[in-house]
Amino acid sequence: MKRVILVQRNDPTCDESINTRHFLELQKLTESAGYQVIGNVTQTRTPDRKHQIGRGKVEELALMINELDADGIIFYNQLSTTQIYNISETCKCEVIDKFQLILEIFASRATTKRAKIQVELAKLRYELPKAKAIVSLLKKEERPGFMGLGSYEDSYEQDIKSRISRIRKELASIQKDNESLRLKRHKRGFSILALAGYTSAGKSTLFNALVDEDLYVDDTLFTTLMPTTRALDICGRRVLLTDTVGFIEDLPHWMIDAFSSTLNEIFLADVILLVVDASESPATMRQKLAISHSILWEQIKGVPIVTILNKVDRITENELEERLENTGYLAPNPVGVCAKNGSGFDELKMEIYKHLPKWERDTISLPMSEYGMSIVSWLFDEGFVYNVIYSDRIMVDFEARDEIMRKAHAKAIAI
Ligand SMILES: Nc1nc2c(ncn2[C@@H]2O[C@H](COP(=O)(O)OP(=O)(O)O)[C@@H](O)[C@H]2O)c(=O)[nH]1
Ligand SMILES: [Mg+2]
Repeated sequence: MKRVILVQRNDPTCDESINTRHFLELQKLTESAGYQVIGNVTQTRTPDRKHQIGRGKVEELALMINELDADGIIFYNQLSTTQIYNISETCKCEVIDKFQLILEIFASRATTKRAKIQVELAKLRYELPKAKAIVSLLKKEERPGFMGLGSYEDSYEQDIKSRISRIRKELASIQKDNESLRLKRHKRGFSILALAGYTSAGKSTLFNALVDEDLYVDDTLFTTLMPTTRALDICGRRVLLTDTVGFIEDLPHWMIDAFSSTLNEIFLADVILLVVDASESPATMRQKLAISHSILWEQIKGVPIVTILNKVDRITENELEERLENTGYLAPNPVGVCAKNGSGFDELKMEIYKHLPKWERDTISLPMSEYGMSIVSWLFDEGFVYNVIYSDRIMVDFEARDEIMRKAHAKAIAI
């Protein structure tokens, strides 16, 4: 694992609590990218054109890198090519900013072809404005080899541009893989739940706590496919729960597509569990809820949301009431929980259960014919078949979503 030091330049006009929140978010992102944070540096000042933070601070940083034997530096603030160049010259180690870090995380979480290509596109868009600057820097300083460029060429920028246009074409030709993925899971009788919400809301803590309580026996089936998905039992119903990276504050517009495609799991869900940190101020909570909804809204088309107000151990009952009143319609189906000690879990499961798509179990009788057999195989695809008896007729005991159940009866009657 890479050992890194986090650096954040705070704006003098910015609120202290916001700075702290941003720093915590950076820390969480760093950890979820698989780095180990071994130190941090913050400075409050206006940005320095050459180094982002002050020159003296960069020298301190260089000493710290040496002392702690760090492998790299991650900046909260977006860095220009010149800044990356200057800082890495002084500190003699790899320097990246928050956006590069996020791109790394997206890349590691992209599960579908579409998502992978979207992430690749975002990377190229991030590199494009830097390409020109790098080439001119290298020429001026006569220092080839910077940022992994073996030798510099003017064609570098051109190369990125042509890769971008190639990827755009490829994207247009890829069909949406969403539906088929959703179907595959439904086939096995699972409903899909996805955790959404901002970094640090407590999604992973809740994920682990729920999984520990009610791990479904046949779990291995899915965990090998998706490390962040587990099967569990909610009031007797089989569900697949997926943890996600979640929303990240202040994402630049060129990252939104890549970001959305890594949220595939959320958009595929039957029920979305929107986790918010109830211990934050009512204003922050309201703002985060509003943004979460605007991110989800376009894509989910009527998928129910259960709002989970997490960390209730850190506030009083009155404060919880007050926050609920303040958020109103932004928090549909609210449930207060503490992911750390499991309080509120029973109520949460009941609430989830209420919104799961209905599954029914029934037996239908089909003629012993090719047509009858085709309906059986369709039921294997769409539902969960318990038993099939072949005699004069075919008797199928199965379970399926109510929509499939209706179709099955209609098909049986039509024969
Ligand atoms: N006090 C308290 N802390 C919590 C609770 N749930 C999560 N946390 C803490 O909040 C931080 C972020 O949690 P995490 O699950 O990693 O958030 P994620 O980014 O949404 O996955 C961690 O330090 C958790 O220990 C809770 O119910 N109560
Ligand atoms: Mg997490």
